[in-house]
Amino acid sequence: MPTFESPVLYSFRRCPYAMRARLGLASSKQQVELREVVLREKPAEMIAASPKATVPVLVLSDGAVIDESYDIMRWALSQNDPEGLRDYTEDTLIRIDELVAESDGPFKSALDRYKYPNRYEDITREEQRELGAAFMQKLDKMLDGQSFLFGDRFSFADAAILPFVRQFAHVDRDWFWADEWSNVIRWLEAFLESERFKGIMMKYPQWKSGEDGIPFGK
Ligand SMILES: N[C@@H](CCC(=O)N[C@@H](CS)C(=O)NCC(=O)O)C(=O)O
Repeated sequence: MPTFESPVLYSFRRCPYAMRARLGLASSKQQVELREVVLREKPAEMIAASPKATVPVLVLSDGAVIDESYDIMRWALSQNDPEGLRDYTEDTLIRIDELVAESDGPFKSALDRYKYPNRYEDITREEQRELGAAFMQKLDKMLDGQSFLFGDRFSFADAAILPFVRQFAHVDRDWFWADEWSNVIRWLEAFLESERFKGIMMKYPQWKSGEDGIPFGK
C-alpha cells in the first residue's frame, strides 16, 4: 500500500459532494493534499483507489479509502471538530442524518431532473421544480427565526445541504430569488458571501500524475 504524508483528496471544484467534503475538512483543520480532478479525465490513481470513480475520494495515510462525501465529512469531524459542527444531542444528530438523507435522495433526484429534464423520460421540468420547491419550503420553516438549520451556528447539516441548494438556486436565478422562501435566500446568500465558502472555492489547476497536489484544510 502506498503511504502519503497527509491524506489525499481527489476533488472537483464545482461538485457539490466535493464541496461538502472540503467544508468538513476545512472546518476540522485536517490538512490534505488536494488533487483537482477533471471529470472527463479522471486520474488512474483515483480510479485505482475507488473504482466507482466519483469525486470526492479521500485516501488516508494508511491507504484506507473513503469515497462517500458524507463519510469524508464524518471522518474529518471525528478527528477534530473545533466549531462543534457535530456537537449536538444524539436526537438532533439523528434528525440531521434524516434531513441530509432527504436532501441526497428525493431533493437531489428532483434537482437533477429539473436541471437536465431531457436526460429523463416521463417527467416534466415544472413538476420536478415543484418537488424541489417543497423542500425549500421545508427548509424555510426550519430557518424561521434562526440563522442556520439547527440553531444559530453552522452545523454539519448546513455544510452537507447548502451546496445542493446553491445548485438548485442557480438553475433559474430569477425564479428562485423571486419566490417566497426568504429565510432560505438569506441563509444561502450569507453562505455564498462567507469566508468559509470562498475558502473552499479557490481555483486550482488540474492535478497530473507525478505532481504534488495543493495543501488544503489547515
Ligand atoms: N454518493 C457520492 C456521489 C458523488 C458524485 O456523484 N460525484 C459526481 C460529481 S458531482 C461524480 O463524480 N460523478 C461521476 C462522473 O461525472 O463521472 C458521494 O456522496 O460522494
